[in-house]
Amino acid sequence: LDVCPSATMALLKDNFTGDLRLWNRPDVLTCTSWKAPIIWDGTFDPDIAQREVRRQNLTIGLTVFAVGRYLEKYLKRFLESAEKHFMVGQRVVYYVFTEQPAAVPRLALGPGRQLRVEFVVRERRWQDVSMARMRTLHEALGGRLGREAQFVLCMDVDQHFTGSFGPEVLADSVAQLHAWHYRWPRWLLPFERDARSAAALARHEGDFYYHAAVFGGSVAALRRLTAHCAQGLRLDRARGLEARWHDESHLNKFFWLYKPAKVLSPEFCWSPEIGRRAEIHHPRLLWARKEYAEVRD
Ligand code: 2GW
Ligand code: MN
Repeated sequence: LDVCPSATMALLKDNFTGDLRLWNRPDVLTCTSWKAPIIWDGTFDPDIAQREVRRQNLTIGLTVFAVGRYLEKYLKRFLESAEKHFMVGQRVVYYVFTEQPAAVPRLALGPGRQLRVEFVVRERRWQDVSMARMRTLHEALGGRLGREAQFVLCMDVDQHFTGSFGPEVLADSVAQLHAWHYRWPRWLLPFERDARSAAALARHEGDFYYHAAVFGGSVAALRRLTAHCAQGLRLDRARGLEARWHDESHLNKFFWLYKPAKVLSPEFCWSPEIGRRAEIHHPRLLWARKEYAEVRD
Protein backbone atom coordinates (compact mmCIF):
# COMPACT_ATOMS: atom_id res chain seq x y z
CA LEU A 1 0.00 0.00 0.00
CA ASP A 2 1.48 3.31 -1.07
CA VAL A 3 0.27 5.16 2.00
CA CYS A 4 2.63 6.82 4.43
CA PRO A 5 2.95 4.60 7.51
CA SER A 6 2.37 7.51 9.86
CA ALA A 7 -0.78 8.57 8.02
CA THR A 8 -2.09 5.02 8.04
CA MET A 9 -1.32 4.66 11.72
CA ALA A 10 -3.22 7.82 12.51
CA LEU A 11 -6.25 6.47 10.69
CA LEU A 12 -6.15 3.10 12.39
CA LYS A 13 -5.60 4.69 15.78
CA ASP A 14 -8.84 6.60 15.35
CA ASN A 15 -10.77 3.38 14.77
CA PHE A 16 -11.06 3.92 11.09
CA THR A 17 -13.25 1.14 9.76
CA GLY A 18 -13.78 2.13 6.12
CA ASP A 19 -12.11 0.77 3.04
CA LEU A 20 -8.39 1.50 3.15
CA ARG A 21 -8.16 1.27 -0.63
CA LEU A 22 -9.99 4.59 -0.74
CA TRP A 23 -6.96 6.13 0.94
CA ASN A 24 -4.60 4.82 -1.65
CA ARG A 25 -3.28 7.21 -4.27
CA PRO A 26 -0.87 5.10 -6.33
CA ASP A 27 -0.55 7.94 -8.85
CA VAL A 28 1.31 10.29 -6.49
CA LEU A 29 3.92 10.37 -3.76
CA THR A 30 2.06 10.27 -0.43
CA CYS A 31 5.01 10.01 1.94
CA THR A 32 8.35 11.77 2.21
CA SER A 33 11.66 9.97 2.78
CA TRP A 34 11.47 11.09 6.44
CA LYS A 35 7.97 9.53 6.76
CA ALA A 36 5.89 12.68 6.79
CA PRO A 37 2.53 12.37 5.01
CA ILE A 38 1.99 14.30 1.80
CA ILE A 39 -1.73 14.83 1.83
CA TRP A 40 -3.66 14.50 -1.40
CA ASP A 41 -7.38 14.31 -1.95
CA GLY A 42 -8.43 10.84 -0.86
CA THR A 43 -5.53 10.23 1.55
CA PHE A 44 -7.26 11.58 4.64
CA ASP A 45 -10.61 11.50 6.36
CA PRO A 46 -11.63 15.12 7.02
CA ASP A 47 -14.13 14.06 9.68
CA ILE A 48 -11.47 12.43 11.87
CA ALA A 49 -9.31 15.56 11.85
CA GLN A 50 -12.39 17.69 12.47
CA ARG A 51 -13.43 15.70 15.54
CA GLU A 52 -9.90 15.70 16.96
CA VAL A 53 -9.57 19.48 16.75
CA ARG A 54 -12.99 19.95 18.37
CA ARG A 55 -12.14 17.50 21.13
CA GLN A 56 -8.97 19.44 21.96
CA ASN A 57 -10.85 22.74 21.64
CA LEU A 58 -8.09 24.23 19.49
CA THR A 59 -8.03 27.72 18.05
CA ILE A 60 -6.52 28.06 14.60
CA GLY A 61 -4.91 31.30 13.47
CA LEU A 62 -4.80 32.49 9.87
CA THR A 63 -2.39 35.33 9.15
CA VAL A 64 -2.40 37.44 6.04
CA PHE A 65 -0.67 40.65 5.00
CA ALA A 66 -2.54 43.23 2.97
CA VAL A 67 -0.30 46.21 2.39
CA GLY A 68 -0.75 48.96 -0.21
CA ARG A 69 -2.91 48.04 -3.20
CA TYR A 70 -3.08 44.39 -2.18
CA LEU A 71 -5.70 45.32 0.39
CA GLU A 72 -8.35 46.65 -1.98
CA LYS A 73 -7.40 44.15 -4.63
CA TYR A 74 -7.39 40.84 -2.78
CA LEU A 75 -8.36 40.94 0.89
CA LYS A 76 -12.15 40.88 0.65
CA ARG A 77 -12.29 37.84 -1.59
CA PHE A 78 -9.63 36.05 0.47
CA LEU A 79 -11.60 36.53 3.71
CA GLU A 80 -15.04 35.86 2.23
CA SER A 81 -13.86 32.62 0.69
CA ALA A 82 -12.10 31.68 3.96
CA GLU A 83 -15.43 32.05 5.75
CA LYS A 84 -16.87 29.45 3.36
CA HIS A 85 -13.98 26.99 3.30
CA PHE A 86 -11.27 27.56 5.92
CA MET A 87 -11.61 25.45 9.09
CA VAL A 88 -15.40 25.57 8.98
CA GLY A 89 -16.89 24.66 12.37
CA GLN A 90 -13.65 25.40 14.24
CA ARG A 91 -12.50 28.30 16.37
CA VAL A 92 -10.62 30.64 14.04
CA VAL A 93 -8.84 33.93 14.52
CA TYR A 94 -7.81 35.90 11.45
CA TYR A 95 -4.87 38.25 11.79
CA VAL A 96 -4.76 40.89 9.07
CA PHE A 97 -1.55 42.91 8.96
CA THR A 98 -1.91 46.24 7.18
CA GLU A 99 -0.89 49.88 7.27
CA GLN A 100 -4.53 50.90 6.50
CA PRO A 101 -6.64 49.37 9.30
CA ALA A 102 -9.68 51.50 8.47
CA ALA A 103 -9.84 49.99 4.97
CA VAL A 104 -10.17 46.37 6.13
CA PRO A 105 -13.56 45.10 4.93
CA ARG A 106 -16.10 44.47 7.70
CA LEU A 107 -17.31 40.94 7.31
CA ALA A 108 -20.04 39.13 9.18
CA LEU A 109 -18.05 36.22 10.65
CA GLY A 110 -19.37 32.78 11.51
CA PRO A 111 -19.72 31.69 15.15
CA GLY A 112 -16.43 31.17 16.97
CA ARG A 113 -14.57 33.25 14.42
CA GLN A 114 -12.81 36.55 15.04
CA LEU A 115 -10.78 39.01 13.02
CA ARG A 116 -7.97 41.14 14.38
CA VAL A 117 -6.28 43.93 12.51
CA GLU A 118 -2.61 44.56 13.28
CA PHE A 119 -0.87 47.74 12.21
CA VAL A 120 2.35 47.43 10.21
CA VAL A 121 4.39 50.14 8.55
CA ARG A 122 4.60 49.99 4.79
CA GLU A 123 8.01 49.07 3.39
CA ARG A 124 9.14 51.05 0.38
CA ARG A 125 10.27 48.22 -1.92
CA TRP A 126 7.89 45.35 -2.69
CA GLN A 127 10.58 42.80 -1.95
CA ASP A 128 10.76 44.30 1.54
CA VAL A 129 6.98 44.11 2.02
CA SER A 130 7.17 40.38 1.41
CA MET A 131 10.36 39.79 3.44
CA ALA A 132 9.31 41.90 6.44
CA ARG A 133 6.52 39.40 7.06
CA MET A 134 8.87 36.93 8.75
CA ARG A 135 9.96 39.40 11.42
CA THR A 136 6.42 40.69 11.97
CA LEU A 137 5.02 37.16 12.24
CA HIS A 138 7.74 36.24 14.70
CA GLU A 139 6.73 39.12 16.96
CA ALA A 140 3.01 38.37 16.64
CA LEU A 141 3.57 34.72 17.52
CA GLY A 142 5.41 35.86 20.62
CA GLY A 143 2.43 38.05 21.55
CA ARG A 144 -1.35 37.82 21.44
CA LEU A 145 -1.55 35.58 18.37
CA GLY A 146 0.70 33.06 20.07
CA ARG A 147 -1.48 33.08 23.18
CA GLU A 148 -4.79 32.89 21.33
CA ALA A 149 -4.02 30.17 18.81
CA GLN A 150 -2.35 26.77 19.05
CA PHE A 151 -1.91 26.28 15.30
CA VAL A 152 -1.38 28.97 12.72
CA LEU A 153 -1.48 29.05 8.92
CA CYS A 154 0.40 31.91 7.24
CA MET A 155 -0.76 32.80 3.74
CA ASP A 156 -0.35 35.18 0.82
CA VAL A 157 -3.42 37.34 0.24
CA ASP A 158 -3.45 37.09 -3.57
CA GLN A 159 -5.49 33.88 -3.62
CA HIS A 160 -8.94 32.61 -2.66
CA PHE A 161 -10.43 29.41 -1.29
CA THR A 162 -12.44 27.15 -3.60
CA GLY A 163 -12.74 24.00 -1.51
CA SER A 164 -12.51 22.74 2.02
CA PHE A 165 -9.24 23.67 3.76
CA GLY A 166 -9.71 21.97 7.09
CA PRO A 167 -7.89 20.52 10.10
CA GLU A 168 -6.46 17.67 8.01
CA VAL A 169 -3.66 20.13 7.14
CA LEU A 170 -2.59 20.63 10.77
CA ALA A 171 0.69 19.31 12.14
CA ASP A 172 3.64 20.61 14.11
CA SER A 173 5.07 22.08 10.91
CA VAL A 174 3.39 22.22 7.53
CA ALA A 175 4.90 22.99 4.12
CA GLN A 176 3.16 23.52 0.77
CA LEU A 177 4.39 21.91 -2.46
CA HIS A 178 4.79 24.61 -5.10
CA ALA A 179 2.29 24.03 -7.90
CA TRP A 180 4.69 25.00 -10.67
CA HIS A 181 7.57 22.84 -9.46
CA TYR A 182 6.31 19.61 -7.94
CA ARG A 183 7.01 17.62 -11.12
CA TRP A 184 10.49 19.02 -11.67
CA PRO A 185 13.77 17.17 -11.08
CA ARG A 186 15.52 18.32 -7.94
CA TRP A 187 18.51 19.87 -9.67
CA LEU A 188 16.23 22.26 -11.60
CA LEU A 189 14.38 23.57 -8.55
CA PRO A 190 14.79 27.34 -8.04
CA PHE A 191 16.56 27.21 -4.68
CA GLU A 192 19.06 29.94 -3.85
CA ARG A 193 22.41 28.64 -5.15
CA ASP A 194 24.77 31.48 -4.23
CA ALA A 195 26.83 29.94 -1.43
CA ARG A 196 27.28 33.37 0.21
CA SER A 197 23.53 33.54 0.98
CA ALA A 198 22.11 32.17 4.23
CA ALA A 199 19.41 30.54 2.07
CA ALA A 200 21.88 28.65 -0.14
CA LEU A 201 21.36 24.98 -0.98
CA ALA A 202 24.00 22.96 -2.85
CA ARG A 203 23.18 20.96 -6.00
CA HIS A 204 22.42 17.74 -4.16
CA GLU A 205 20.39 19.46 -1.44
CA GLY A 206 16.66 20.22 -1.20
CA ASP A 207 13.79 17.76 -0.87
CA PHE A 208 10.97 19.64 -2.59
CA TYR A 209 10.44 23.23 -3.61
CA TYR A 210 7.95 24.69 -1.15
CA HIS A 211 5.68 27.66 -1.73
CA ALA A 212 5.76 30.49 0.81
CA ALA A 213 2.12 31.34 0.00
CA VAL A 214 1.08 28.69 2.58
CA PHE A 215 3.02 27.47 5.60
CA GLY A 216 2.00 26.69 9.12
CA GLY A 217 2.34 24.71 12.29
CA SER A 218 2.27 24.96 16.04
CA VAL A 219 3.12 28.30 17.61
CA ALA A 220 6.46 26.97 18.92
CA ALA A 221 7.48 25.55 15.53
CA LEU A 222 6.50 28.73 13.73
CA ARG A 223 8.47 30.82 16.20
CA ARG A 224 11.56 28.81 15.20
CA LEU A 225 10.74 29.03 11.49
CA THR A 226 10.15 32.78 11.48
CA ALA A 227 13.24 33.42 13.65
CA HIS A 228 15.39 31.40 11.25
CA CYS A 229 14.06 33.13 8.14
CA ALA A 230 14.17 36.64 9.62
CA GLN A 231 17.75 36.02 10.72
CA GLY A 232 18.75 34.70 7.27
CA LEU A 233 17.17 37.74 5.60
CA ARG A 234 19.10 40.02 7.99
CA LEU A 235 22.42 38.26 7.37
CA ASP A 236 21.97 38.47 3.61
CA ARG A 237 21.06 42.14 3.77
CA ALA A 238 24.17 42.89 5.84
CA ARG A 239 26.22 41.30 3.03
CA GLY A 240 24.35 43.17 0.33
CA LEU A 241 22.61 40.00 -0.90
CA GLU A 242 19.00 39.19 -1.66
CA ALA A 243 18.02 35.57 -2.21
CA ARG A 244 16.45 34.62 -5.53
CA TRP A 245 12.89 34.24 -4.19
CA HIS A 246 13.29 36.44 -1.13
CA ASP A 247 11.61 35.03 2.01
CA GLU A 248 10.59 31.90 0.08
CA SER A 249 14.27 30.98 -0.43
CA HIS A 250 14.89 31.19 3.31
CA LEU A 251 11.75 29.15 4.00
CA ASN A 252 13.08 26.46 1.67
CA LYS A 253 16.39 26.44 3.49
CA PHE A 254 14.59 26.08 6.83
CA PHE A 255 12.52 23.11 5.63
CA TRP A 256 15.65 21.45 4.25
CA LEU A 257 17.31 21.71 7.68
CA TYR A 258 14.16 21.05 9.76
CA LYS A 259 11.87 18.73 7.84
CA PRO A 260 8.16 19.54 7.82
CA ALA A 261 5.90 17.14 9.73
CA LYS A 262 3.29 17.34 6.98
CA VAL A 263 3.41 18.33 3.32
CA LEU A 264 0.40 19.64 1.41
CA SER A 265 -0.14 18.56 -2.18
CA PRO A 266 -0.46 21.32 -4.80
CA GLU A 267 -4.26 20.95 -4.50
CA PHE A 268 -3.95 23.11 -1.40
CA CYS A 269 -2.50 26.04 -3.36
CA TRP A 270 -3.13 25.61 -7.04
CA SER A 271 -2.49 27.89 -9.99
CA PRO A 272 -5.34 27.76 -12.54
CA GLU A 273 -2.87 28.90 -15.20
CA ILE A 274 -1.27 25.45 -15.13
CA GLY A 275 -4.42 23.88 -16.56
CA ARG A 276 -5.87 20.41 -15.98
CA ARG A 277 -3.69 17.77 -14.33
CA ALA A 278 -4.96 14.26 -13.67
CA GLU A 279 -3.59 14.16 -10.10
CA ILE A 280 -5.23 17.44 -9.09
CA HIS A 281 -8.74 16.36 -8.09
CA HIS A 282 -9.94 19.15 -5.92
CA PRO A 283 -8.12 22.50 -5.70
CA ARG A 284 -8.78 24.21 -2.38
CA LEU A 285 -7.02 27.52 -2.83
CA LEU A 286 -6.37 29.26 -6.15
CA TRP A 287 -3.77 31.88 -6.92
CA ALA A 288 -4.98 35.12 -8.41
CA ARG A 289 -3.58 35.99 -11.80
CA LYS A 290 -0.42 38.08 -11.53
CA GLU A 291 -0.92 41.66 -12.60
CA TYR A 292 2.52 42.89 -11.71
CA ALA A 293 2.34 46.02 -13.81
CA GLU A 294 -0.65 47.12 -11.77
CA VAL A 295 0.53 46.36 -8.24
CA ARG A 296 4.32 46.46 -8.30
CA ASP A 297 6.15 49.78 -8.13
C1 2GW B 1 4.55 42.13 -3.41
C2 2GW B 1 5.24 42.13 -4.61
C3 2GW B 1 5.04 43.10 -5.56
C4 2GW B 1 4.11 44.10 -5.32
C5 2GW B 1 3.42 44.08 -4.14
C6 2GW B 1 3.66 43.14 -3.19
C7 2GW B 1 2.91 43.13 -1.97
C8 2GW B 1 2.82 41.97 -1.22
C9 2GW B 1 2.17 44.27 -1.56
O1 2GW B 1 2.20 45.37 -2.16
N1 2GW B 1 1.38 44.19 -0.45
C10 2GW B 1 1.29 43.04 0.25
O2 2GW B 1 0.53 42.98 1.22
N2 2GW B 1 2.05 41.95 -0.11
C11 2GW B 1 1.96 40.73 0.72
O3 2GW B 1 3.06 39.89 0.46
C12 2GW B 1 0.70 39.96 0.32
O4 2GW B 1 0.22 39.22 1.43
C13 2GW B 1 1.24 39.03 -0.75
O5 2GW B 1 0.39 37.95 -1.00
C14 2GW B 1 2.60 38.67 -0.15
C15 2GW B 1 3.64 38.13 -1.14
O6 2GW B 1 3.67 38.93 -2.29
P1 2GW B 1 3.14 38.33 -3.68
O7 2GW B 1 1.88 37.56 -3.40
O8 2GW B 1 3.01 39.41 -4.68
O9 2GW B 1 4.31 37.43 -4.08
P2 2GW B 1 4.25 36.03 -4.96
O10 2GW B 1 2.84 35.62 -5.18
O11 2GW B 1 5.10 36.25 -6.16
O12 2GW B 1 4.89 35.09 -3.95
C16 2GW B 1 5.88 34.20 -3.69
O13 2GW B 1 7.16 34.82 -3.55
C17 2GW B 1 7.23 35.85 -2.56
C18 2GW B 1 8.65 36.35 -2.49
O14 2GW B 1 9.00 36.95 -3.71
C19 2GW B 1 6.79 35.33 -1.20
O15 2GW B 1 7.70 34.37 -0.73
C20 2GW B 1 5.42 34.71 -1.31
O16 2GW B 1 5.02 34.15 -0.05
C21 2GW B 1 5.43 33.62 -2.36
O17 2GW B 1 4.12 33.11 -2.51
MN1 MN C 1 1.29 35.54 -3.80
